[in-house]
Amino acid sequence: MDKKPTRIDEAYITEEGMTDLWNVWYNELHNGQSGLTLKIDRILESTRSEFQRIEVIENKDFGKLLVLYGSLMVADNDNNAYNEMLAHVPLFVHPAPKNVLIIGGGDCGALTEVTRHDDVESVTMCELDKMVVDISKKHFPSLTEGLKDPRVKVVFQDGQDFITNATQKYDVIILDLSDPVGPAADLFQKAFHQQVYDCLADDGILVAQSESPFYNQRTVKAIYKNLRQVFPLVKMYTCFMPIYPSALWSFAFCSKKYHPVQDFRADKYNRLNLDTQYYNNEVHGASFLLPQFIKKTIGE
Ligand code: SPD
Repeated sequence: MDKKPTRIDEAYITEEGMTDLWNVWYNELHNGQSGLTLKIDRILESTRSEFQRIEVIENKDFGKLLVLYGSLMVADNDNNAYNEMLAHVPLFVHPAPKNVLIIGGGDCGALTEVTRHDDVESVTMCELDKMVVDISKKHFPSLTEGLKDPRVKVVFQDGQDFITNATQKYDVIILDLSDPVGPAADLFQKAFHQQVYDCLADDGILVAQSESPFYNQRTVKAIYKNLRQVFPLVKMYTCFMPIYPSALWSFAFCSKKYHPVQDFRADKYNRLNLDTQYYNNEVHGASFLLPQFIKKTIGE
């Protein structure tokens, strides 16, 4: 074979009948001008659900990677930072996080981190796309471990419909959303943030993924403007996630009462002694320290 394939549609079948993916690459462009490139060793799933395209690919550095609508969500070797920071930051601040709600989060990584907290009595995950959960169970068993926990309830429903019809209040709500395009777009709007606020207990905490402060500045600015009109306290924190645009990812900590750093519960942190890969008590505080360009973006 003289000519090696350079695109996935040029991959060819070898004499042994194997698809030769010697030179097939996953490219994800951010704003159409720059992005991330990964060599694909294997394509394990390539399908379409009622809501989106779903792919699972494999790469030597990252292991298996889940791709939704052409955007990387999680990888075997790059998920801890995001999931641990989404779950542990609010759960080591709220003094009694009995009832937790996760909107989105179909790979179940954040859910699994939440189940490591023994003071959580119930965790409800509302995910739109059942196929994302099914594919995650098949390919990411360590992320979906939490599904076995008897405190967990999974609902397959649109997040907005769920919140609109919710009859109970939650202590902590986590918005583990994909990007503000397609099915999740409305869940980044002020109207939804207000509904989430109303669904939180009087001392409740919302944590929401809030995109890349480098690539998505307009979106980030709008998210924080909306959230500040709804919550009395809104703070950004960040983590390092190499598979996400710019590898610098942000989260919004929105609270009715507790401060994310001053109210950190060192006693519970020491008692649980979690075996984590990214989160620790020092990272908890340090993640709220922001570079100047981000402060300018969100008006701090
Ligand atoms: N562009 C990727 C943004 C992904 C943010 N959320 C991921 C959800 C994974 N549970």
